[in-house]
Amino acid sequence: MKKIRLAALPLAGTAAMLAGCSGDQPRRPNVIIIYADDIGYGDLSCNGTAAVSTPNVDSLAENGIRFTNSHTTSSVSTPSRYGLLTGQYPWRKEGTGIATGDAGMIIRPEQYTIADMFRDAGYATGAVGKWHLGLGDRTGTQDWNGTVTPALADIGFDYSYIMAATGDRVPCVFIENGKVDGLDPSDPIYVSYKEPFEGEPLAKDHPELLRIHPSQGHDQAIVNGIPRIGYMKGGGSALWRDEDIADSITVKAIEFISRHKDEPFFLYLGTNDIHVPRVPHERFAGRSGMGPRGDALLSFDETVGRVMAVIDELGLDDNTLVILSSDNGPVVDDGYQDQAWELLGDHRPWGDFRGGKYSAFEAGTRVPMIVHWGDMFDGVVSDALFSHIDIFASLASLAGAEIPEGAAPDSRNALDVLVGKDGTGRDYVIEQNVNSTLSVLDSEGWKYISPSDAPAIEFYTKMELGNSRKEQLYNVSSSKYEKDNCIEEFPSKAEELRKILEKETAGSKAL
Ligand code: NG6
Ligand code: CA
Repeated sequence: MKKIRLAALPLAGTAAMLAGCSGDQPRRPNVIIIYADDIGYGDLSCNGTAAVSTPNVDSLAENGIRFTNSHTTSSVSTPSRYGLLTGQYPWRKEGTGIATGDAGMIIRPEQYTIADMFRDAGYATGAVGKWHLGLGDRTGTQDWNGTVTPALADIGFDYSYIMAATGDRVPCVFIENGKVDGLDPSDPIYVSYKEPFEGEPLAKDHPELLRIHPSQGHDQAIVNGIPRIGYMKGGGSALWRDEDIADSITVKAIEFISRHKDEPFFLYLGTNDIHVPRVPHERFAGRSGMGPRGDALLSFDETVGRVMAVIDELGLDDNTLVILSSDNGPVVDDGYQDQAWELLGDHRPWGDFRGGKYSAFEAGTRVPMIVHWGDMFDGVVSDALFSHIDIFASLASLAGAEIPEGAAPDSRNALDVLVGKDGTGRDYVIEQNVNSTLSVLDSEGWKYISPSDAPAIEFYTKMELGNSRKEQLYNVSSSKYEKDNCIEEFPSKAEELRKILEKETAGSKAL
């Protein structure tokens, strides 16, 4: 693979392409965000520490820009996705923690989203796959047998085909444009996160009905022999088959792309891979040698390959910007006994970084990211410091859209970083862990983690959360692995970063 560090990137093609966006060309580029679930920096073979091969992702990187220093706003899904889609840091808004499957819509219709931006700019907009940002007006009040409203159409998405939350949370159905897909009215569906439904066996009482067993939690409803979080009943014909989730998402994504091939489109494609429960299609079973977690990575890779093949077949490659990334870092055991630790071998999902999903340490939010746009980039590696909070304003710039006053308040235009013209990026990024411990990482690799009383380790995931009652300072340029707290040695650096956090969080409601 030809690899060029960013300084050597030829810019002429980029400049010409971008000039085209502002008028010379009739069409603005399509945009697809492929947002993986829980895929860590080191899970993809292009990043060097994977014992599994992800050839389709690697090929995207070989003809794209591979980022080494790109961050989500948060180390869990709901807040991370909230930041991406609204351009507002999730820690500014209450109620952005990990959502239940019956949570009310966290992004309210009056809030301006990245989808609103694209819609206003004349794009067709779609969301396919994992949602996890709530639906309907209030928690627990959705009409799953009618139309769930408000829903994604009210926040900018013309089309949606989504899982309400995650694979391990009820309801285990797809929702298309606000309606449960495939529902038979004679077998209505009921969902609760408060009380079990009479007559429905629970996982905690009926281990003999399970084909996968929990390692933690996940002991409520049983759907397809898999224990879940939350209770549900009915909706038999609409229930997903876990093995088919990736195919359903891929097919609906491809259909959306095909339907809109003649107009600019924006597709937010959230994969279920590789979140738990990891039940990839039978064709992947045993193929990675790493058990279901590794097999799910192969399934993810195939989704990427299928989407890119369709882009190519439809002749859209030169006019489609693809951003591939993940919502948070990796976790090995996330609550099911799926042999993920036992079969991990040499594979290092977190790359050379410390921590993972849930963590304040780097692997929590430093995620893989690849940008691909036809043949514009050629195996470029960018070390630019980038935050997903800036995707909103950057893509607005790409689409030639104005962001209304007050919308996407934390998002800055970093299009030059995304298209490889700027190899430096932000002065700093802010990272949030599962306990809302905030960190700041600057462009020289200095990282300050604010003090927290929350636990240092979560016992069942074995995940280091990065919390400490003491303030922590590391330099992740000199050692990627945050090992020796050097705050005593560099008090003025700590002071500088602490001040940044104080300034950013001043007046913030949620903290
Ligand atoms: C945790 C779940 C975990 C996963 C996570 C959310 C248990 C024991 N653990 O509470 O399995 O669902 O929430 O993951 O229930 S995320 O990627 O959607 O943020
Ligand atoms: Ca996730």
